[in-house]
Formats: sequence, structure tokens, C-alpha cells
Amino acid sequence: MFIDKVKIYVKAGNGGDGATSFRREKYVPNGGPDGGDGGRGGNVVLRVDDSLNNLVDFRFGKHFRAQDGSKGEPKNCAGKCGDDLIIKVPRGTVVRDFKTGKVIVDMYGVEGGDFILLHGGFGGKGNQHFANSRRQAPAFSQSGQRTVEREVTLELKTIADVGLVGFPNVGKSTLLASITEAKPKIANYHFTTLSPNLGVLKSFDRSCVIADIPGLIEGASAGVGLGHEFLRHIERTRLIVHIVDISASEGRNPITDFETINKELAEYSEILAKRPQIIVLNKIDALPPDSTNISDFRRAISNMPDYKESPILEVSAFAHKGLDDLVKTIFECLGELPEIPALEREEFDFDSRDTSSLECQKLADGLFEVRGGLINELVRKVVLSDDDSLNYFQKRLRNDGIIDRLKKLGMVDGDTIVIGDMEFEYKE
Ligand SMILES: Nc1nc2c(ncn2[C@@H]2O[C@H](COP(=O)(O)OP(=O)(O)OP(=O)(O)O)[C@@H](O)[C@H]2O)c(=O)[nH]1
Ligand SMILES: [Mg+2]
Repeated sequence: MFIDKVKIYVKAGNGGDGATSFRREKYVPNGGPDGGDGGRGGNVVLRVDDSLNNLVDFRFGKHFRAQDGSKGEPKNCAGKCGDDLIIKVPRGTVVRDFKTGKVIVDMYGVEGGDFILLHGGFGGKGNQHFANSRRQAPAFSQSGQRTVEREVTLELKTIADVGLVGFPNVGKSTLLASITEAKPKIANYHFTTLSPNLGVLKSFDRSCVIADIPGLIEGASAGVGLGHEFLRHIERTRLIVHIVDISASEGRNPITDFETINKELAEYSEILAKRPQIIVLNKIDALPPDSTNISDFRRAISNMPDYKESPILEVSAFAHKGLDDLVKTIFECLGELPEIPALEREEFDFDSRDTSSLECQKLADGLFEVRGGLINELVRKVVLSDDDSLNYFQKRLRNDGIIDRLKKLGMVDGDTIVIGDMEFEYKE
């Protein structure tokens, strides 16, 4: 089974809570605070694995959660950090935010092969940090930072230098098998190839990767046949080898075939349609002796401004004719073509540590609730058992516009505000 697009759920680990504890020693009746910090939550890390060429491993396991950090402990012992969760992906994987479709990372361009997709939450501070001259026995500590789950899509865009395109049955797979060590399925019916095949073409000290994809037909862009989804796998190629059955063994006109495929390429992507092409006229062994197909084709191409400079080669993939010239031409063309760059990250906020969402709601008369990352962070940072902090907290509620939003919902003096598992009264 070939899977090249999946949606997965990812969550970095929560930070561990800080500990509240006091030293206990013989002959020391009131030991000072010694609560250790919570551990950091594990990161979600994407790692390139060059032995993978498919996303089939994601078929069942779609939820990925890194380990939470452990709680802090007495005696100033910090909690253990959560383990990172490593997700292995093929090199050509493009990762997008599911909701916006924006690119988070193109693993093709990741140096070293590891990318931190989501960072684990910070550990909370233990009570030892909150002691000062006025407050010698702080009975509170900070909670760890909570992380939220995100949805991302993984999309494989195979990495190859050359892409083979053409109608079904024109001999794409036969050509791949003739010039590389790949052993694709070859048969005399349409859509023999159901998923991309890769082969490495070697000639003296040079080598390149060739991708053979399922055949296209008219209307592929509208989903006819196998559709044009597989063109994703030749998007990164620098060169297209466009194969035509010049013997017209199935009764179609080779010139129209050529135009139809180019039209489908353009429907998929203007950029792909402009990629340089080598035109391969295959099945010359099957041409009737008096056929004018080759000269007709060459004449037609010489009148197509976009293609008249394209090399045209006459071959028989089946009978191994003309293949040396083709291989030579492929390397000559590739020598002049730059690498296709990796996709750039698109600017947008993508973080496991939600510190900005805010939801205000009226639960009942005189009862209002505030939820979301913004308020969670505020609660976490402000130590509520401390009077100074409580004042600061109310000030922040005012400054961040939360009080105004609640007032718009009808809150008045004396009403109750619920935040997480605490409640307090609103005073004008
Ligand atoms: N006579 C002749 N037949 C060929 C040649 N190349 C391929 N064929 C035959 O054409 C048929 C289709 O070949 P494939 O290589 O499977 O064609 P394809 O383009 O990969 O087809 P799909 O995977 O269905 O898109 C097979 O029966 C091949 O033996 C050739 O040069 N000459
Ligand atoms: Mg094939």
C-alpha cells in the first residue's frame, strides 16, 4: 500500500509542576522551603529517515504525544524532563498546519535531518524560589506549562531528478526498467503503475534518480483515471522526460497525446508545465515501415514555441534502441539545471504552548468563566496565595481587556468569575 498524505495529531509534553516542600532535619524544627522544579516536557521531533519512501507507517498510529515532565521533588530535586518523541519521516515530507494549510517545514531542506515540531512546556518552579525576607515559608509553587494538541498534515513529495510522464501504456515503466535497476510492474493495460517507482540511473561516475508515476489521461486534473495527485511526486524534479507512443499502437494521435499531457501538467501547476522536457518517441520497433509519424511529430513540435528547443529522441525501451543517447541527453540537461529549492516555512503562529487563546462565557446569572491559553499562563505565572500577586493578577485581567469582555457579557459588581478550578468575586 502506498500512502503519501496523512493527517496526524501531535502534542508536546506538559511541563511538570514545581514542588512545595520544607526541609526536615533532626534538631531543625522549621526547615526552609526545598521544593524542586518540575521537569520540562518532551519535544515532538521530526527526523528524516532515508530508508523510508512512503507514509504507510502512519496508517494506524495517528496520535503522537511526547512525555510530560515529572513533578519537582523535596530536597531541591528537580523533576525528570519528559522524553522527546521522535517521528521518522521520508526526506521529501512537507509538513503543513492542517487548519490553514500553511507550510511548517519541508524536511527536504532540514540540515542534519532533525526538526523540533513542537516544544515541550516549561517546568514549574518549586517553592524554594519564592522565599524572600518577608515570606520565609512559601506554601505554594508554580505549575508546569501545559501544551495543546495540534493537527498537521504530512505530504510526501518524492525527491528525484527526473520525472517520467505520459499516457498509460506508452512504456514509462519499461523505460525505467531498461535504464535503471528498478523492477517496476510492466503490462499491456492501462494503469499498471499505481504508485511511484524510483530508479537510480548510473553512467560512469554520474548518477541521478528517476521517478516513474502512473499514467495521465485527459481530465486527470478533474480526477479522471488515477487523477493527477501523483504529479506531486515529480514536482521536485528538475527535468521531465515526456514519453509518447509514436507507433500509435492504441489508435490515438501522438501529437494530440503530447498536447493533452502538457495541458494536464499545466492544470496541476504552471511551474511544472514550464519545466524543461526531453521528448521520447517510444515503440519505434512497432512503427510500420511506411509510417510518417516521426516526421509529422517533429514538424508539429517545430511549430510549438514552448517545445521547439526540446531534444527529441527516438527509442525502443522494449528493444533497447536509442537508450545510450537518451541517457547521455538526460545527464547533459541535468548538468545545466539548478536544484529545486525546498519549500519555505510560511509565517504564522504554530506553537504547542498556547499562550494567546481566550474565551469568555456567561455560565449563569452572576457567573462567568474565562478559559484559554492566555489565562492559563497568567494563572501559572501569578502566585495566587500571595497578596501582591493577587493584585497584580486583577490588574492584568483589566489590562488585557478581560474585565471589559466580561462586562460586555453583563458582569457587574459582586458577580463570580471562574478560572480553572478557582472562583473569585469581581469588585469594581
Ligand atoms: N513494441 C513495444 N512495446 C513496448 C515498448 N515499451 C513498452 N512496450 C509495451 O507497452 C506495454 C506497456 O508498458 P508499460 O511500461 O507498463 O507502460 P506504462 O507507461 O508504464 O503504463 P502505465 O503504468 O499503465 O501508465 C507493455 O506491454 C510493454 O511491453 C517498446 O519500445 N516497444
Ligand atoms: Mg507503468
